[in-house]
Amino acid sequence: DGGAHVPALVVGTGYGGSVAALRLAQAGVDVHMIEMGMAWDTPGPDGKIFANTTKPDYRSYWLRTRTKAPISNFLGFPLDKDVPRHTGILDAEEMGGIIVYQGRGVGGGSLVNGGMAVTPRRENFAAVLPSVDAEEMYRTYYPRANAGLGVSTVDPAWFETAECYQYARVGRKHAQRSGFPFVFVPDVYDWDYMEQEAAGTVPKSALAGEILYGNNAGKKSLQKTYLAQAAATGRVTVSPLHRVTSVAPAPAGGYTVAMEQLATDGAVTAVKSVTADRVFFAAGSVGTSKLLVRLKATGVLPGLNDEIGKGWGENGNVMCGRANHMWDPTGKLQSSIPCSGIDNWAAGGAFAEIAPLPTGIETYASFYLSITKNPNRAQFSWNAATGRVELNWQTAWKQPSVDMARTIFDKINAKEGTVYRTDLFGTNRVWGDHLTYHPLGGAVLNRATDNYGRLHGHPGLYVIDGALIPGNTSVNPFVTITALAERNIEKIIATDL
Ligand code: FAE
Repeated sequence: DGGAHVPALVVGTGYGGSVAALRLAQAGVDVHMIEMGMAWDTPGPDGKIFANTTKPDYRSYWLRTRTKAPISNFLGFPLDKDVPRHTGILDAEEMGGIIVYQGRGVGGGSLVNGGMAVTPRRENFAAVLPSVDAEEMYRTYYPRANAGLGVSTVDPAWFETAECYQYARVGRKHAQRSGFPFVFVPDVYDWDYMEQEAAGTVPKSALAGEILYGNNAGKKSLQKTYLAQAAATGRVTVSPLHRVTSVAPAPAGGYTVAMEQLATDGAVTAVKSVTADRVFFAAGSVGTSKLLVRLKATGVLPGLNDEIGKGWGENGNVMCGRANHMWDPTGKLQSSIPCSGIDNWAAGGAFAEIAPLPTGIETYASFYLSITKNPNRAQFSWNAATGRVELNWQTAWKQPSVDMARTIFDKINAKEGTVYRTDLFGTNRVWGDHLTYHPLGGAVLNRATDNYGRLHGHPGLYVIDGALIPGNTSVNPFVTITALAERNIEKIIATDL
């Protein structure tokens, strides 16, 4: 506060930020992490830290007065409801033509995500990160990331009989009957814990439908992996409920980082600043892009180049549901943690995760989140009149994603004699094409930064999160974000410190 000085400051506590903090601390550097969301370490009145997906409350949304659930309707009924405005865990950020879902709190997206921890197929890597040596990534950094995150796969024998994966076995049957490859998908959930949930010997989390608003047990979020290790070094401090607003060159060298302290109703209760020798932008694709675009446009960081704000993609996310016949029930007990998918990337440009619909009742529905090879990219820009950063993504740009997802589901529907659900995203709407869970890009590696995330024009400033990845990872992104951060921080520690 006012005059304080830190060697390294990290903006955000998601995957990129957690990797940076741990590795810097292990190299002997003191690190201060600034996080706009809450610490998520204190139980609420119900004794639990996180709210259940089926009962959103004040903990569930970032400063909204009404929920904005990704699946907004069911059988003709709208599901959203009023909630008190609070610095809750899930941000449904409306950016023009798309709603970008993001985690808010110490742990970033790891607090709210499905934990699906997927390494891209090696033959697809050159399209994901063209300037990065694939050999090095697959030999060193993907294995390091998978180990650090605690990634493993469901026991295939248990999968065959588990009641909670009936929906995934139905998904497999339909995929295979239409000739599509079915794959198990690794996750950071503790599978032993899930087996104990099924046996009734521990408190239920995945089997109680917990996911979107946090998991109270079982999921190895960053709080339990990288951030726990970082805290154990004794060199890392974290300031939750602090939002970075500016990073400016300091007269005596280094950078002045300005921030606002927030109350849980979103009110600003204090304005503070520190100086840092090095600043790591890890506020997520949208958070980092918004900061950098504004700081460049307002002349605070004039050395940033014209690639800032460009190359943003939504990983081709599109959702859909199918209505099964009565002889294909998907189960009233569904694990909220997906464990499998349909890989039609090479032939159709789509990788579909077989997702749960944990409503607690039999729905006869199959639900999917597809990741597709959507080529469209958007750009962030500064609107001086409104004082806001805008994104020019248009809803119609999802059409390639819908077409690619249809290469899988039109065929399955034809084979099974089934139809799409039209009740999940409104009335008479098949496609969930209004959202993404996987924002990527905006400060792309080797364009806005050098090939290791060093921002051009301002030595000591780095990008180390999903903003580096040019819009698509061909699978769920956080393992790639983590592995790239491992690669870059190793180089930065070796050469810059
Ligand atoms: P991220 O984890 O978003 O962390 C950024 C942090 O910075 C956040 O905690 C912000 O609150 C904080 N922040 C932002 N702005 C500021 C500021 N100005 N000052 C201070 N702090 C700030 O970034 N990915 C998978 O691989 N598998 C999945 O199963 C999966 N499921 C998902 C499900 C949902 C519902 C969602 C929303 C995402 C899912 N993802 C999944 C995506 C994944 O969580 C996401 O790619 C990563 O979290 C991005 O990591 P970053 O480090 O880039």
